[in-house]
Amino acid sequence: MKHQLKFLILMLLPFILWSQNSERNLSSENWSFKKISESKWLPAKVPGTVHTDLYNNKIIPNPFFGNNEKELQWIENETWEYQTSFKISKKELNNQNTILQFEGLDTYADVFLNNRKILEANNMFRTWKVDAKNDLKVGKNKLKIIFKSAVEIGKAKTQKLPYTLPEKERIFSRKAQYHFGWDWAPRFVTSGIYRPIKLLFWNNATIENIKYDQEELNESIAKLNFKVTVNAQLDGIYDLKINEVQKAFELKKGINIIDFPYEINNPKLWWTNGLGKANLYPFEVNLSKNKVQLSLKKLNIGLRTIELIQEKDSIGKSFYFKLNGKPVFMKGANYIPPDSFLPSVTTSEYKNIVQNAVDANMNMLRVWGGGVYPEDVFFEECDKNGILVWQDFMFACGMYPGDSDFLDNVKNEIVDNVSRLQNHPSIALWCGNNENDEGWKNWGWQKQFNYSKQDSTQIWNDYEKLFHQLIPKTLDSLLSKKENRYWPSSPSIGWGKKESLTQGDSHYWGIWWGKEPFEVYKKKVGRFMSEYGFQGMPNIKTLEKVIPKEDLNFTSEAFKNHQKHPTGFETINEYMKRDFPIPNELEKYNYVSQVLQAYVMKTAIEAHRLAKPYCMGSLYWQLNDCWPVTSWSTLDYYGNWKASHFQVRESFAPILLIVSENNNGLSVVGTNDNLEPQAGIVIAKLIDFSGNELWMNSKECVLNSEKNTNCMNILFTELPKFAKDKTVLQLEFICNNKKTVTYHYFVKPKELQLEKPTIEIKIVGETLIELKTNTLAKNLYLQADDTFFKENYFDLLPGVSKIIKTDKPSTAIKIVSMFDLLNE
Ligand code: BMA
Repeated sequence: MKHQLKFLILMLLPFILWSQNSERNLSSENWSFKKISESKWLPAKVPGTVHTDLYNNKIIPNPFFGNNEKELQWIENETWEYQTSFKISKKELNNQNTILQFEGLDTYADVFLNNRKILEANNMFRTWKVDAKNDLKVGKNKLKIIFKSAVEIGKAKTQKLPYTLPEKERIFSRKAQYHFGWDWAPRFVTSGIYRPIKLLFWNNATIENIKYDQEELNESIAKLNFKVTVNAQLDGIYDLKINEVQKAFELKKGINIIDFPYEINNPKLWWTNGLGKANLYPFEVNLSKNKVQLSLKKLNIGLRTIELIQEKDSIGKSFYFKLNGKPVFMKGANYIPPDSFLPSVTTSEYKNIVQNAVDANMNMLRVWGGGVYPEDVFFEECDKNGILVWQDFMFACGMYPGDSDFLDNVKNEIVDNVSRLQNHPSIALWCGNNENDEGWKNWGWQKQFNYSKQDSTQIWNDYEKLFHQLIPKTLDSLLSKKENRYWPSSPSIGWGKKESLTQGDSHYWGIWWGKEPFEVYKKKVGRFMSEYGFQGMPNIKTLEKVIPKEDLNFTSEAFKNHQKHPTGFETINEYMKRDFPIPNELEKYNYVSQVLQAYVMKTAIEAHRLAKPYCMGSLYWQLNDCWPVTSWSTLDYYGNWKASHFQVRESFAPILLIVSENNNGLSVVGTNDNLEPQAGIVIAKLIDFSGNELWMNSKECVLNSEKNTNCMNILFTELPKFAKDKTVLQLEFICNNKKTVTYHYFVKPKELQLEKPTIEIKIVGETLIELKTNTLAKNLYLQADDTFFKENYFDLLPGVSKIIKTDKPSTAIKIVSMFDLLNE
């Protein structure tokens, strides 16, 4: 008996001594950095970037300020060193396994642990794991990372090819492509430890990865199969518990993949914003042995099916998503990294960006391929809020190499990122790249770079290897058939080609790049509009933060630097001239540029929704900014809503009345994105700008959900005589006591005969104001220091009292409306 007890204790000893796995984040250690050729070490922040560290040490001025970008280009050519020393305890070293995990090294990083090189990293998007057990010692340990210049390495690689690939050195590095500058981004080819470095300690066994397949899903049951990858130190019997279900498994030393079925009765489905709740089921996956917990992982699962439907039809081929068997019109925007220096973005900033998408009635965001695979928090917020994600792989607007080193590197990048992200219910689509295919076929690179036939064949073969073979094959190995939705390139066909409007997804840039009148949006509607857009200036305060007062004019270098499109202001001006007055004063110009952008967005979104179900998606370019700049974004760098974001919220509302004018009159079409038809009443009123009702009509109308409903036709002959420049048609749809209001004007904004409005503002609650006017106040803009008005840039008619919520009490409210511009 005594012997038996001894034996048992001996057997259990490893599990008593080394129990649960643990981790330690090395970000909290003291880090320092320097240029390699210098001797003085300076304090550094981890995660961080070279640029922000230089700035924090007052070596460089604020990179976003004035024209500083130009002066800071030297940084990209240098080699930078980071180091820290950290203590390891005896207990830590006693762990059976110690892994050093680098979650984001930007980009060419040689890592030394206690002076021995343990890693040569060359891909910002990968997670690097190094077995560090034998290199660590009790007491002080030194970790040093040398970052070589991505620009220098890229340039050296350009020399090795017999031809020049668009876009020069940028495409050789697996590094965020927007760091090299974009038509909305400054060029800051930074480097550094941009995501945490962790020490992972584990004993006996650890859960390395969890995936699940949704094998069956209906109203009564969800059948899941978890695939849990466990790395075991020794052969033996282990217990795996998923929520309340526990099972024993015999594991072999090394990697084991455990199948674990799990059922949920009467499952609640995951729905997108606007269609229902984004129900999530929390799961805890627990690995233990002899009742000692070894490893624990948590995940939230959303039960849903997503299908990308591409079926031939009389016009071309459909392109739409079905969620839980229902076709869903996708409304949203393209998302770019929210900062040039990614570690500066806080968790709450990520949350706000997603919340702003939710608030604007979106249900999809496209993560554009020139940035990074976003942080976990971004996807967690999309999961919680019912926002689907169209996830590009990180390739944009260029042609990429096809050598085996490059392809291997990309393969590992895909494995790392798909493994990290695949369990998020929000993931709708994996897309190979942004505009590489379109660029190759339509942007004249062959001529520009003078390619021989042989060069062209080689470059295109390399494209096919990467986007038609390597990536889809890797996805096949990682994803179940049901979750494997891959689309090689967005758009599939360039906007100059007519097929781009009959099949696939489409980027329509005839407006803006092609300078076509924006009414053309009505004709150029594709099956799924994944990009289109128009620039608007950021909030004036945003500009004031980064441009010195004396430079706040269109001619200063500092000002010009905060517009990255080659003909940016010229293009804005040209469009503004067509429809709006052009103010001389900057603040007013800023206001009109925003109203213009909103006006263009309204036209585009309405055209896309009017074409439902031919068109089943409208994702505009672009949601957010990475620095303070004039761009296509509807949220500026500091998260301020431009006029366009208010407009987008209105135009993406689940129910929308769309008015189209023809020679004989007007038609009023109702579009309804709910799952059920909506019965209501349409009330149309012709009102002059002083508030007199000239005509009215009303009609009951049931809005279908799968296709649009023509609710009312108004012939000009039924209307009394009215002055087109002094009258507005107000349309309301009243359904379940909810009112949707739309205004239709008969002439361009610059032709409107506006009177000076007298606007009465009353504070009616701590965060409530009431507004009234005596004559139409067009695009009324409310401004008060740091106050967010939940509605803004709206039209206010006499006779209407509008109550507006603010996020904080506000007193000194400034008001601008279109009248102020027309009568400068
Ligand atoms: C789109 C994007 C970006 C670009 C934008 C505006 O096509 O893919 O490359 O910033 O156009 O020009």
